[in-house]
Amino acid sequence: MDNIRGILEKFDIKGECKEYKVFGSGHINTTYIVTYSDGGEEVKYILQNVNTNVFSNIDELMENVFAVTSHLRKKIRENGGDPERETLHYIKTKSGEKYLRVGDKAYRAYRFVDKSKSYDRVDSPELFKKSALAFGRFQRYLSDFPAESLYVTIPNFHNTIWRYENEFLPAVMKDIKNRAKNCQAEIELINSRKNEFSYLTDMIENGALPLRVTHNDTKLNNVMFDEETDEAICVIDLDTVMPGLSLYDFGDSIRFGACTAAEDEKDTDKVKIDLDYFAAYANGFLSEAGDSLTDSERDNLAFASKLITLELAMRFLTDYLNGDTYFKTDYSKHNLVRAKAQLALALDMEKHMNEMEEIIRHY
Ligand code: ADP
Ligand code: GN1
Ligand code: MG
Repeated sequence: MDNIRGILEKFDIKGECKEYKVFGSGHINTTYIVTYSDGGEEVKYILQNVNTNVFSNIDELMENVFAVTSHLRKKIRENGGDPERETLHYIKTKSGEKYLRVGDKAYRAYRFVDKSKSYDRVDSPELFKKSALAFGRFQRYLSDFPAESLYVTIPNFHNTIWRYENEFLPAVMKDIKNRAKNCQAEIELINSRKNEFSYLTDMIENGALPLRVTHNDTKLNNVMFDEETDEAICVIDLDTVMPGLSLYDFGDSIRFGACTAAEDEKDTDKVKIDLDYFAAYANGFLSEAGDSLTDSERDNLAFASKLITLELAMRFLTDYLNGDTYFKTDYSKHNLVRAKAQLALALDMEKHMNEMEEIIRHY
């Protein structure tokens, strides 16, 4: 492991480092919570080892993140919010760089959002709705951000058909770890839905859906809640903010937060869509971002929830077949378990698609 204290010393942080520990449950970066003492006062920071296997150009990624947060700060101020708590504050290195290179690794530091916490699961639709307000507002605040100025940090990130043809099928074909035999049913299920994979990307190409500046990774633990009031205050994990579809942002929140079980639940019988949570999120998201959406966007919110669930099932299964090189895993079949859970959820959404569409129409 790198010398974390030595790395922290390179950043322009006031005071003295008291302690640091690994933090959070993200699948991509390695995150540390760091406590400093500054004139007797305790101040918390986040230090992150950014995954250079997933993000190939960290300079471009950090350019994006600085540009997006400065735009958000302006919007938050204009709307009477508190820019100190409602967006991320990155801290440059003492030599003025946006991040620190250590060999082939990259580290960045930012302020811990004061008096906040994140949830992997919430126990009420009302709380889930609060995350929808935060993501909906995020979408609205970025609606006039110059999309062409953003670097594409991961090409084809939510291009479902591209993922299928260029990643999933080759992984099945090569089967380098000889694991395809363990997941024939899952492979077949994904193949059986392939005609749906280009539905939304075709609509972008023929102009039926607008390309927007979107977050692209809207799971519940990417928004910080106020420790006391439980209001959702700050959208985090901005590495994949890119031109994309508002539909995938909506759908990914549903996939993760409106499910009756964890993303990696082993008992797939427990994995269902919770329509109360779905309704709560739809209500919140549409109340914040609804006016800026087109009819064709609103019409496809329910379908997109299923599509992104299938897409992630495919990404987890691809990683399983490739030998677990992309997502962090806790045990050897973790990606397979995740893929099975996502497929179970997608099938349950298929069953309830009419009800989901009805709920969207209602709001
Ligand atoms: P990953 O890309 O690995 O998901 P994230 O940026 O989402 O990394 O960070 C992982 C976790 O660390 C988050 O889910 C959250 O709990 C915590 N975290 C990240 N940034 C902050 C912050 N500024 N303030 C408080 N907690 C944070
Ligand atoms: C990853 O970084 P994190 O854990 O917030 C992934 C998302 C997946 C998600 C599934 C850059 O998100 O695309 O939907 O895991 N992020 C990246 O939990 O690939
Ligand atoms: Mg995250």
